[in-house]
Order: sequence, then C-alpha cells, then structure tokens
Amino acid sequence: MATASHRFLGLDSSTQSLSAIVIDAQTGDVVANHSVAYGARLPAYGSPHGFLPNPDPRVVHSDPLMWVEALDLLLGELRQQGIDLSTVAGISGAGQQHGSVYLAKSFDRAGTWALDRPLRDQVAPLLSRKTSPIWMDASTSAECAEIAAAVGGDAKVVALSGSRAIERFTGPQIRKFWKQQPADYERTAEIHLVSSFIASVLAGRSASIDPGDGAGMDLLELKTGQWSQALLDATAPGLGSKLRPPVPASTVVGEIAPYFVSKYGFKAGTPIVAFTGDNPSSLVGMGAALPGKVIVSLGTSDTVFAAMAAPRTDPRGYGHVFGNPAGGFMALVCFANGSLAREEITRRFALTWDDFSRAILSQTKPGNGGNTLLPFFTPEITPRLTQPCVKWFGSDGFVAGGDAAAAARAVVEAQALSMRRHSDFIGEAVDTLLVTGGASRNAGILRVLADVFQARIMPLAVATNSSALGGALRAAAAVGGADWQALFSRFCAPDAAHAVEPDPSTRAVYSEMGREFDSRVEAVVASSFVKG
Ligand code: XUL
Repeated sequence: MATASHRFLGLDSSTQSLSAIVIDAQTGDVVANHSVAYGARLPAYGSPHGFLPNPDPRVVHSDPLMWVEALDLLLGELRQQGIDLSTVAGISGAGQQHGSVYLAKSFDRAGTWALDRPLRDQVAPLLSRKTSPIWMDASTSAECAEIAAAVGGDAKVVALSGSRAIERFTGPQIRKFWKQQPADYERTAEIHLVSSFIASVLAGRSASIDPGDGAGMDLLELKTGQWSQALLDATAPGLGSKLRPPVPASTVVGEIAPYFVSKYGFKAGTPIVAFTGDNPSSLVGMGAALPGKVIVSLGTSDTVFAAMAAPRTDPRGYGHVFGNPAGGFMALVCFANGSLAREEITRRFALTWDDFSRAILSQTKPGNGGNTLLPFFTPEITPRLTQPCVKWFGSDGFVAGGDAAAAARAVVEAQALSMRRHSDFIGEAVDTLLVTGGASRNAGILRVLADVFQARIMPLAVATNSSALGGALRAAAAVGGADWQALFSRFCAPDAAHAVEPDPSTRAVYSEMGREFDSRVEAVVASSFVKG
C-alpha cells in the first residue's frame, strides 16, 4: 500500500485516440502507457481519423459516443495488462480543445451508471445533439463576425477572452447550433467541452470546465476566470444557464463512479481533478508550466507555447491565451506552414534531411547572404493569410536546380523569425527553448532557432504522450501534494546532452534580418486584406 498512494492516472481524449498513462510520482516510473486508436479499434463509427466524413469539407464533427466507448475499451485493456487500478490515488486528464458535447439532461440528473450496460448506451439518451463539432471545423466564419461585431470588434474579443472569435472555438460553434437547430439548442440543458465531458462520465456527475480549456471557447473572461456576460450574450440566448461555472484546474470535480470501481477495480472514492485542454496539459507534461521556458513543437504545423504570469494578449490578434493548469496563463501561437513548408523545400530541391542540416550548418551563414523566403505554401494562421504566398528575395537561386543550400536555410530562418516575432507578446524572460516534434533532432534547425532566439535550445525527450502525462502530473500535484519542480525533474527532463547554445555574434544579423522580414510580411498581409 505504501507505493499505491503515489500512483496517478492521466488520460488524453484526442482527435484520433484515447491514451492513458499511469505514473508513480515518487519513483518517476511510467507504470502504464496505452492508447486506443478510434479508427482502428472502433471502425463502426466510420471515423478512420477520429471524425465523421462530411460533404462540406469545412464541417468536421465526431461522435461523442465513440469517445465514451473508447474509455470502456481502454480501461478494460489496462486491467488486462495487469495494471491494478485500485492503486490509483487520483485521476486527471485532457481533451482535444474546442470540441463540444450537448446534453438534454445534465449528468447530475442522469442517476448513477448501471453496472450491467455499456457506458455508451447509457450516455446516448442524454445527448441533445448527436455529433460534436471539433477543432478542425472551419464552418463558422459568419458566426465569428457576428460575435465580434456584437462585442465591439476583434480587439475587444481578444482583450476579454485571450483570442479573436475563431471558427474552431466553441462559442461560434454554439451560435451556429442555435441558429441552425434552435429547438435542439433550446432542449440542451448542459454544454461540455471534450475535457469536462470525459471527466463527467468518469465521475457520473457534471464536472466543470477549467480556465485552460475554457479559454478556448471565446466565452471566458481571462482576468476573472469566469464566463463573460458580454460574450455569452453575443453568442446565444440563455447560454449562461447551460454552462456550469468554471473552476480552477486543481479542483477535485468528483469521485470515480461506482461503475468503474465495479468493472475495472478502481478504489471507491478515487478523486477526479478537473480535466483541461490537450495543449495546457502538454505544457505541464513537457515540464514547461513555470514561466521561463518556451516550447517549440515542430509538427505538420509548428506551435510555440509558453507559461505566462500575467494575461497579456497578442495585440496582432493571432496568438491565444489560455489558463495554465499550474496557475497563471499560457500563450499558444500556431503556424500552419511547419513541416509542410520544410518538406516542400526538401522535395523541390531533392534534399535528404541530412543534406538539409548540412546546408544550414556548413554551406550557408546566418543571414543567408541576403536571401529571404516568405514560406507560406498554404494559407497561414500566423500571420493570417487567406491565400498561399511564396516569395523569394535575393539571388536567383530559388528555382529547380538552383541554390538548394540557401533555400534550406531560408525556410528555417523565416520560420524562426516568424516564431520570434509572434511570441514577443508573451513578455517573459526566456532562457531555454524546449523543442519537440518530428524535426526536433535536426541539428541545422536547432542551430537557427538558437541564434534567432539567442536562447539555449534543448530537444525534449518526451517519448510518452505529453498531454496524458500532464494529466497524471496534475493529479499528483492536486491530490498527491507533489511539487511541480520535483515532478518535472522526474518525468520531463530535457535532453541536455544535445543542447545547442546560441552564438552571440549572430545577434545583430538576426535583429536586422528580423526588421526586414517583418516589413516584407506586413506588406503581404496588408495586400491580402486589400484583396479581401
Ligand atoms: C488548439 C487546437 C488543437 C486542438 C487539438 O487551439 O485547436 O491543438 O487542441 O489537439
């Protein structure tokens, strides 16, 4: 029993899978790490990538019952693997951000889950909307414009909530539901995010939303951590009565329902700590929830995120500010042209990743001899560009068979300069950038990031799902009394052996290049607005 009280379960209900991690907070061991992929394991939902096909590519919904069935499947498999869930002392977790679930009857009025029927069959009759719009949905531009206009413009929405009214955010989705299915909206008693929905299912009662995920709704007032009456009013009538008041992320929102005790062997009374969004949870799971570290995640799109003490918002309106589950706030900035753009260069110039790295490290110099690329091969989120925009300034080498080395450096310098510029509002002194994702082992990319940011770069050795791990760490801190620093050094130590230090002699080159790059981007953004 002595070690039992240090075990914590973290869950992550993400777009394509549900994952679980069990940690021993004291020894630093990951006791279990298991996922259920919806497409492969639950093919009956017709969602090979976790969402339903739709004739309109802008509409992306998922079946919330798939998430519930996955929970039964996952817990059953953990048990089959010999994980003794009675040793779990607390549970928390995360969900893909922005997605919403609509209930005709609050979980609080549904009674406890019957032990002899699958959970999905018991949740099904509670739904007032069969499907859940998720973060990939882009069908609410009209509603975004209406909400912004009602509140007094984009800048007002940003100042209040931390983000502009954005298509994938929950408020505009709720407004569209009210406009298109007013009767179903009317009979909706309660609206959840994916995170609070999964927490509610586990607790068998309605769990509140936390400010980490709540801030991704265009409804939460950042400064107070409560729903903003102005935003509620601008979104849909009577919305306030369909949302429970938000609670701090460390709140115990319930105890595990008897169903899970009886079926999977949890200890009765196991506390459930409020779930949060997958990005706020990853901030914790990557060990960056205390200010001073910035995470750069190099994926299909690149993301920069960081803890902030104060709720500073992006004056340009591209970045988002969410609650930080460890306290305070976090910023998140998303760049659509991430590995997409890097791969475009390797493809065009027939470069291997080793060639790409060598081009940066030994065949070109900081500043790239005056060559600059605007690498927006697809429409960009940051800065907002509704059309692709690829422009080359400098030598005439940006053609097939041209200067491959200059092209390789150019795409990475452009990305790093854009990340530096658009994370400037975070305003925390940064000593280290923790780099994660597919390209985080590329020495050339790390070198450019170190020099542009003039900060130490360390690859993150997160072999595990950082969002589920964040859930387990949050449970350990909230109900196990564990200290953040101790947890981070046990579970999230970066790969110091591959750290890259900045070269101070490049500082001036990159300040100058940054100014020039910014004005070129400004010109493109301005002309794209003129074109509409
Ligand atoms: C963040 C976002 C995605 C989702 C899905 O704003 O839309 O990262 O959280 O993972």
